[in-house]
Amino acid sequence: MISKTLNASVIGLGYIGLPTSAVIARAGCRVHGVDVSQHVVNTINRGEVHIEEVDLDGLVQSVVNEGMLTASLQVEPADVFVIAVPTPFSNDGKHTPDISFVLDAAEKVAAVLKKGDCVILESTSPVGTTEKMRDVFAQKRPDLAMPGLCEGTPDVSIAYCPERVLPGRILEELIHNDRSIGGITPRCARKALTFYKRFVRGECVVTDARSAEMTKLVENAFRDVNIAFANELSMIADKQGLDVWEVIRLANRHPRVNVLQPGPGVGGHCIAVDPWFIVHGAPDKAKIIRQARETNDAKMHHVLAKAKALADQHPDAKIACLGLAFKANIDDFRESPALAIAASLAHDFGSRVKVVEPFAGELPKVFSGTDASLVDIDSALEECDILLLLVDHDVFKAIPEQERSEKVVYDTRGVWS
Ligand code: SAJ
Repeated sequence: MISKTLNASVIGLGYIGLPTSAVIARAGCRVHGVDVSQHVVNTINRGEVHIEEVDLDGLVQSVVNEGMLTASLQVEPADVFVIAVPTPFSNDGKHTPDISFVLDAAEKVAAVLKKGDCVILESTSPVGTTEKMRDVFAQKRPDLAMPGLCEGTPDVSIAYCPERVLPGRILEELIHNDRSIGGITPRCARKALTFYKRFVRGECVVTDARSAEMTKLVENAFRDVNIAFANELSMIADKQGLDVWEVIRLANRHPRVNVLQPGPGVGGHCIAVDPWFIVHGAPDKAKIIRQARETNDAKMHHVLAKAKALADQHPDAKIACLGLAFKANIDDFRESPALAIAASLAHDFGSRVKVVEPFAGELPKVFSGTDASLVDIDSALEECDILLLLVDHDVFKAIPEQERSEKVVYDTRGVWS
């Protein structure tokens, strides 16, 4: 028997949706990607990419050329729908999760949903979001029996399956990481599992939707809490005149201790955001998780205050801010503490500030109105007497000791110590 080609629709073609679309298409599914941006749609239909990710350009070009990936602004009928839209905070200043993009996507999917389809939510979401998505389908499509709301076999399957890929390694991790697959019912989970088995080589572990939602948040909160521990240590070490890197190196020789690395704070759109979804769900219980967020944010202010003090102590010195990205060797500046610190210095010290960021073609908008400039690493080393290392890009790690020894150095990542 010749099996029919599976049609998948991926809604949201960003950092997760586009690589996922390309990987599914390579596995032999015909993928229709949907995005609200005409620019994104046009770029993908030309076989090009709008985001930087290792090997993504070649893969997108080949699946588009083979006709396995197309993009448009409209959701079209499919067998499997994967929703990968943003879940930001709302504008209330209280870190309240905004799931409106998920619910909007659900409304659009509802219009084309048919018996036998499977809908999978991948966006990082507060606990209960998959059920809310199901409720949108139930409201818009009373003709279809929904899982958890009907007696007997439902007409569609609905599941939550978070991604856990690391920027810079997305294509590899999409395939090789284990995945949690949470169905609204066990039958929904099995249906989603069959889909992921087409391209995932890691183990796919089946659970319920609410547990899978919480699992994703727990993973990132765990990392945030551990980074907060390291950042708190670094502030204590500053106060006590200790070298935190040396202390961590020694402590990590204990067989059951693994302290993470302090830095200028925590950035990116995952670890700096997701723990708040847990706090919002149980504010009176999520004490360590909230404190970790506050500690990591406080670390950024600690670094900024120290950097400003150095600039004041050396009034004639130019300051090289090395790095703007939220972490090493990527071009992603979302929620980046390095960006916030460099921009604040630029507003205070103007033309004394020279920014080096190999992943930026120009200074981001937050620098407008300042006289700071973007320079290459050689000019910064020639012109600047203060080196503020904010991101551990390989190009900065490679600066030899003799080129830094005459400078005032503040290394927030511990790469030169
Ligand atoms: N950081 C430190 N010290 C460390 C490790 C990280 O200061 O020891 C900082 C980084 O510089 C960066 C931030 O933390 O500013 C986050 O970087 P990261 O590499 O820890 O994580 P992300 O945000 O790139 O990706 C995370 C990953 N989650 C976990 O490792 C638990 C990834 O697997 C998730 O898929 C991703 O969030 C996501 O999309 O949720």
